[in-house]
Amino acid sequence: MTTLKFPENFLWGGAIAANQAEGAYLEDGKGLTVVDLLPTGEKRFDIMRGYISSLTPLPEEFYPAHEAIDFYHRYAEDIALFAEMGFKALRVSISWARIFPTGEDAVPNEAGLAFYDRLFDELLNHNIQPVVTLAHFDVPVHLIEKYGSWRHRKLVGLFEMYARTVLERYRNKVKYWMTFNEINMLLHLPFLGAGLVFQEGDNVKQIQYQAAHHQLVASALAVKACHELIPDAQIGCMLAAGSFYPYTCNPEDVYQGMEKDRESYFFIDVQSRGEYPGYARRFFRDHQLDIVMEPEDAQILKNNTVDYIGFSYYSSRTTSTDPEVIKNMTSGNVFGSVANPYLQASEWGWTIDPKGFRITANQLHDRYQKPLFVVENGLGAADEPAADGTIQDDYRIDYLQRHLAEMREAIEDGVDIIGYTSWGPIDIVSASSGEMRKRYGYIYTDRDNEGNGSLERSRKKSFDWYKQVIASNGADL
Ligand code: BGP
Repeated sequence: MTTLKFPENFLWGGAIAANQAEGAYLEDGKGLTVVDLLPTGEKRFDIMRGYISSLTPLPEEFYPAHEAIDFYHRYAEDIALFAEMGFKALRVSISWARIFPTGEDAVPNEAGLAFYDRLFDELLNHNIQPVVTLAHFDVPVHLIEKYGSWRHRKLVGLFEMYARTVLERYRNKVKYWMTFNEINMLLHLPFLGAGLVFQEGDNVKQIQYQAAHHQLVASALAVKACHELIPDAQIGCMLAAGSFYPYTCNPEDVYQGMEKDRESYFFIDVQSRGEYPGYARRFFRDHQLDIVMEPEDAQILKNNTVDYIGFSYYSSRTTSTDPEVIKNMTSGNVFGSVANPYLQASEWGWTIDPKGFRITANQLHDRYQKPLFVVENGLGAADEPAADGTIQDDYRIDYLQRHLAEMREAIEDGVDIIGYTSWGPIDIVSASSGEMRKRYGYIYTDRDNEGNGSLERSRKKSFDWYKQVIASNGADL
């Protein structure tokens, strides 16, 4: 049995997002974004789904994004820890409202541009490649108030202006870009993903798919700008991936599994192939959706497809047409998955399926025949310090070990995977729950769900484990 290995220049690292790490939510001119309006607790979910009453933070609420883990001021210390682990890449996002506080300012905010200059310089000083997401759940609130966010065509031009500004500014520092984080999340958490707010009586599907069209055109224009401004860079899309399994071999279940996969693949089909697939056009007809497209849109989409497929993988999904089974729907899953009786789940109800990682990677490879980039994977767990104060996160090592082993099998299957940036290499705010308690990191951050703590960083057991994985280029899993 040959020792399976990873490609020589495999991009090992980690991934964070501005809104879940930076804090400093109004510092140096930054404007309010979607996540600055997301409290923790029960109401968070309804707001993320597009039902929000106030577009200004309420004094009586705690908003975890306001300070997050203060990465804005502590990035040098954190990057030194990532460099100690041997990171080759760090995925970060640029907060749109640091660059254009309202989203439509006549000139960009120099203090915001300067922050990301400092951040990228610090990374490059440690030989860590920045991998940059243009939009990671942080639409400027002003664009929601004035235009209703992505439901309005205006956002296409404003996003292109933002993309061109940062691509031009960082063209000598950033060679890996991606456009919209988990673009398919627009269908499940439309306020989080696209700043969409719904009123009683709205045709939600019409608004969502019109907004999706605007994001797809904006994404293609960002691809165009990247290819013009940074010829030696690569720019990708980003999918919340995880194949659907049919609960039984009943063709109804199998067909529904295909439909559910296509619900997500639709976005990537457009971004990677450059046109709307037939099944999407039929979906629009069947649901009487009238998606307004400008005459130039078809060419924009066709001529500006992505260089690679970025995706997150946390778990596979399972679907059933049997009402008896459906009532088992897992609470923590936004994709409408039912529990898989063959698999365990995390404390937050996310199915744990390493084999599903190999299945999903192979299916994406077969479908798109483009390089893949795993830009999120990891286990959210409530780490508790042991008596000696250390975090013995063997459960996280186990999760990651089993997933990396399956990813290595996928590479051996012929799947071209260029890198792996595990989600939350340092504990940051959970997007879905707003909790700090849902920890992913190799590095512990001393902060709790209510914002208490010193913000001090400390190494968990998995820190040295991942350091060795990288040092051995995946040989020592
Ligand atoms: C993905 C997001 C990330 C991150 C991750 C973990 O959906 O792209 O921003 O949040 O999920 O999820 P959570 O933080 O909800 O545990």
